[in-house]
Amino acid sequence: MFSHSAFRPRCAKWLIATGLFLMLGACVDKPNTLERVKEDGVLRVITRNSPATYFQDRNGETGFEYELVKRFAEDLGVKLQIETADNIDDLYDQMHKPGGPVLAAAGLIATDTRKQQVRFSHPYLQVTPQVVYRNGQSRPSSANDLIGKKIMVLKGSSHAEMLAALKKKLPGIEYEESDAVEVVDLLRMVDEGQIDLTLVDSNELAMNQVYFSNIRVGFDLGDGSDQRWVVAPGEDNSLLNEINNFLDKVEKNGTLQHLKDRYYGHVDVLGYVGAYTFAQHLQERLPKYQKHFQVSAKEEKVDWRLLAAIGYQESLWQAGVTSKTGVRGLMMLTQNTAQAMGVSNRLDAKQSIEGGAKYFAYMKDQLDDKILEPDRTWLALAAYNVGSGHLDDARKMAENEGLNPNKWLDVKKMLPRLAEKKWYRKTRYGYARGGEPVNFVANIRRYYDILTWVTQPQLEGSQVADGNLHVPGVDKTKPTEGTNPTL
Ligand code: BLG
Repeated sequence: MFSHSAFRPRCAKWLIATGLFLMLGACVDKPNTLERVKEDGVLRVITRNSPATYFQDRNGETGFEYELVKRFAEDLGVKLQIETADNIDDLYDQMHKPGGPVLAAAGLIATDTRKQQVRFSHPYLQVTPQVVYRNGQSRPSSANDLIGKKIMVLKGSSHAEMLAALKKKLPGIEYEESDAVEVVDLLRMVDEGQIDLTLVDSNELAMNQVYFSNIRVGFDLGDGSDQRWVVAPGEDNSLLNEINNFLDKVEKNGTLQHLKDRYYGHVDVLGYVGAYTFAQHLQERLPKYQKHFQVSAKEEKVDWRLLAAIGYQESLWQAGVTSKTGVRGLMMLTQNTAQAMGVSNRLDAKQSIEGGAKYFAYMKDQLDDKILEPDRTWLALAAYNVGSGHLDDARKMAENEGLNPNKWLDVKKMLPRLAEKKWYRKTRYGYARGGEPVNFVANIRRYYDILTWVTQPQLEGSQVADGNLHVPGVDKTKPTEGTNPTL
């Protein structure tokens, strides 16, 4: 039998030991969110399937949010697993489920309601909510003009919240929230007159403006807002801190700016007027030549949409044009090039496209084997425009500067020098308007991106699989995997 006094110290020791063990156990058993993600080797991210966030293009998965979050996963040394939500409410629901994705990267805005439910990261993109209307209708210029209009916005969006707040002051405002559409659908509905107005963020409008020739911005509703990532409720701050460090880092080292230029810089390339014009030409001019592009592309083993993009840059898809330097036709062939490619009539669209395709394929073929895709395509385009001799001069210059002559990003820095005497006098082929191929390639890349988006099979299933043009929409009922042709 144990005496009372003998029991107490031993019991105390046992309790302390057990307590320590449990505390230790707690530390070992419950890693923080960041540790858990690293242990699992997977970062589960939820997003929306839209051109501004995540979609499939000719090279596979892409989108501003996707690219940014992919870099974050790489930094963590883990694989990225993307999941898509049907709509914004669904996205937040998924985040609340235990065992759901830990992070949402979907162009989200920290509204008052959402801030009470989840934690937001530092901002990475400034956007402005814009009221969009149809050209020809009276232009809305203030909140009062929303009264009596048929308005639709995304369900659960920051825009729906803005309208709800506005309706308290202006009860005459009526609007519908839909969870069956994406931003592109809302813009198309305005473009086609099915609704009067919608509210979208400036970045989404910038991406889509080019597809809808009738949409216009009425006014900015409120001040700019910031897009942020969201960490699932119930998670500790370890992942959020890591995200914030990452976002600060990419802001400082220029990666973020590079992505913004890549995804949203095209409005600068095209300009708003250029965007409407392109949308119109897409419908009115391209159909006349699409078959020729497709046949020649097959022949030369290149993507027809790239050839079409060259054609647009050269002539805005017009067969009868002549430049002030005497270069002619839809693909703007010089007399020499036309002769070398067997083109007898440069103003004949079919011949011009065949000759241009052949010349482009030839330019690509004769590049150094060390030049890999996609740089090979961009350098071949530059050669198409400025000639392969001048391109070689710029590549040599890049090498002399310690840059990589096989990378377009480096060569394009050198090309404008070909117009400056202090540089071109030391080159083999001398003076060239080296700025021209830089713009040429930037524009073609943009047109190519647009054409890829409007012809992707995922948009409308089999009808588009044969390469017909469609104004974009997002079909959420279809899988997005594996549907894209590669470059
Ligand atoms: C290109 C030729 C190249 C030629 C370069 O000029 O034309 N490409 C084609 O004909 C497809 O072959 O290279 S070279 O043979 O090695 O000399 C340089 O002469 C055409 C360019 C010229 C440009 N567009 C295709 O991109 C053009 O028309 N520039 C004039 C613009 S403007 O009217 O003065 O504004």
